[in-house]
Amino acid sequence: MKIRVVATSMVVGLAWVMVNYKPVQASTITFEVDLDVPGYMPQDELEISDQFASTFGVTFGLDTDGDGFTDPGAFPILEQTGTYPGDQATFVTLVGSDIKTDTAKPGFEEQLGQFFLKSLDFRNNKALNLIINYSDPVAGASGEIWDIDGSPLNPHLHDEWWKIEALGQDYASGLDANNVVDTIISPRGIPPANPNTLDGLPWLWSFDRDVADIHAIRISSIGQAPAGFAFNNFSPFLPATTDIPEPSFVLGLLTLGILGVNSRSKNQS
Ligand SMILES: [Ca+2]
Ligand SMILES: [Ca+2]
Ligand SMILES: [Ca+2]
Repeated sequence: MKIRVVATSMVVGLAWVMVNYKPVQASTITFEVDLDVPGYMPQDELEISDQFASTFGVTFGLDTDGDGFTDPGAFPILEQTGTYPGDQATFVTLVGSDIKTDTAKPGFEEQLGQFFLKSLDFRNNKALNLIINYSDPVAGASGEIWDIDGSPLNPHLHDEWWKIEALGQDYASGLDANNVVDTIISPRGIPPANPNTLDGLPWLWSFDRDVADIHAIRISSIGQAPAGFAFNNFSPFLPATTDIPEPSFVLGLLTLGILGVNSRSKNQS
């Protein structure tokens, strides 16, 4: 009897695993060369709009008039890391006593890669918002904002501080620009000389909701002064929070299930 219960639970468990098993896919927009994203070839100053729509279900835009919604023809752009002729740098990093542009702190170069998303207009337009719209709502997302720091001379002269909002159904349908379902506030930038600074470093934000009610994400500056913006490694949909079983675990369940069924047969004969 006990063996039958065990065997039945194994079969039910296995059925549940098979129904719920989804392979973990590469699901991060790094803004690097990605052969899995058809038609996307990164280059410095390239506008980013719908290049990731077919693969990731997201489009990028800017709100330039402060009404909370994207405006036609307004898009964020790519920035190539490092310094080169004609460079329109986004951020500066103190590496030892050297000041470098668009450069990660030592050890973080690979994480930043060759490209990230920027909007120079964040420097000039306090009403500007970066907006990511989804074709289908998601329950989670994450991304990195780099180089949240402040001026060593006057922290308020270069006051980097960001708000990330997850927006709901009424936002997506255009009914309510303030239909915010979740909010994350970044740390406030502190000078590069401070050991706790995010100078040249990533800061990771992450939404993790119980239901798929995120229809868009809006990022805006809440500091006292305009700030440079560097965005990277965006995961538009996080894997489900319930653990996804490893293939070896599924195999183990199969084996146990077969053993259980065998034992039951023997027990009954
Ligand atoms: Ca707008
Ligand atoms: Ca910096
Ligand atoms: Ca990158």
